[in-house]
Amino acid sequence: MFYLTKDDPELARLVRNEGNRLETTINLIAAENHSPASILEVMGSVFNTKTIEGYPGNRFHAGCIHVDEVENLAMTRGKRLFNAEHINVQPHSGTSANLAVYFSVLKTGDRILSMSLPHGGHLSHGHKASITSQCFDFYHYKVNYETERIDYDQVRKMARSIKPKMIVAGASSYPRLIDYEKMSQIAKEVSAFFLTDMAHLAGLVAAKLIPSPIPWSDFVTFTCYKTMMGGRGGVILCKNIFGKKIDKAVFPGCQGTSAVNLIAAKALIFKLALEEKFVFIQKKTLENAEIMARALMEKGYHVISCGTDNHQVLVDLTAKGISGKAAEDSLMAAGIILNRNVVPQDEKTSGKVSGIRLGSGAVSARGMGKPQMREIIKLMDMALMNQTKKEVIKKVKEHVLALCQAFPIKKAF
Ligand code: DSN
Repeated sequence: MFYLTKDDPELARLVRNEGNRLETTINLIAAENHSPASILEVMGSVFNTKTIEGYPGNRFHAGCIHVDEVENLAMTRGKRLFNAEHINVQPHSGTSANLAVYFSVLKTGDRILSMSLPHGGHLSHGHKASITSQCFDFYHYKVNYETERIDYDQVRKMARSIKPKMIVAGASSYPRLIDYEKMSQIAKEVSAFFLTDMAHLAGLVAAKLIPSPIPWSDFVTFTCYKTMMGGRGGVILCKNIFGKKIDKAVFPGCQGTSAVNLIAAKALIFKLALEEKFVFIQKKTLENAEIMARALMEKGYHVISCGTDNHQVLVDLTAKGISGKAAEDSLMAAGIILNRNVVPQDEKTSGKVSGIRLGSGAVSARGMGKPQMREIIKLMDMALMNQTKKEVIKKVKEHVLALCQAFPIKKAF
């Protein structure tokens, strides 16, 4: 931070403050993680300077000798890690990756069947606030309100009546495994393309701890900063037959120059993901989510679908009489960081956000395990049940700090 402190002490202070915030709070945001320091290093490297358009060996600017190697490395490593036929490492984000997939094989106005947002889907799966809904004609399947799991019969029924050109599997807040084989079968039955968005699950898939959607999907998109523990940015995997269309849809279709520093970070995390340490953290991530879900249910919380198969735990707070926002705020005051989240029942009460989403990635990367997960849930419950009692919140915060100090953020693998 030598140069930043010299050029802009105010900004340097903010960077230090953010580092301090991360060290002294418990991060349960399911869409975040702690990255190795080498990821931060390469994202801040000289590759930040280079403008690229096109693909390795066919660029629109000179001087790409080294970035061509970087992109080739990211592609080779990514394909090997996920056993994929074709890869594009240029998308700026998961949403950019999804947009490129839609535009690669669909025409504006075509029908797409994806998961409803309150039931777990993502904005870029055709939510009305997303530009995706203006470009394509989206229909949404839901979870069964009793089991709170995907109802595949309902998906099949909808697919047969709507006849979509594409079916999307994958979610932002769905704690259960998805049956990709079944979803791909449904897509085949109606001659639809099949896209899986595994943004949240990529690290668990890379570690081979949960089933991979890759053998079943025409296209798979993901981001690198959630369970994957890398830098920012998105990736598309697809079957070879779609490779040219995907590359054209990313550049020049949906994006101009891509971020070489982020492509370099992708190359790095695809290497680190093969290491034992990465797999160990992913195992802990799964175990820790399960422990948190159980501890919450023991305390009488409504855990969506009665548990979890991945890194997420979704809690409906309606019965506790606490809104998602109130829970998020009082937990933040106590040093526990998570996000309020819509839950399936919120579909019926437009605008209400009745839940919270917990993720186990970042705490697992810090080395926390079973005793710490049980302690975190105990502290969460104390904070939630005593939202207006300042002395209780202060006491919880002290415990949170002690926990954080015992498990500092690890800088390296
Ligand atoms: N998809 C959003 C989330 O899950 O929070 C951000 O990546």
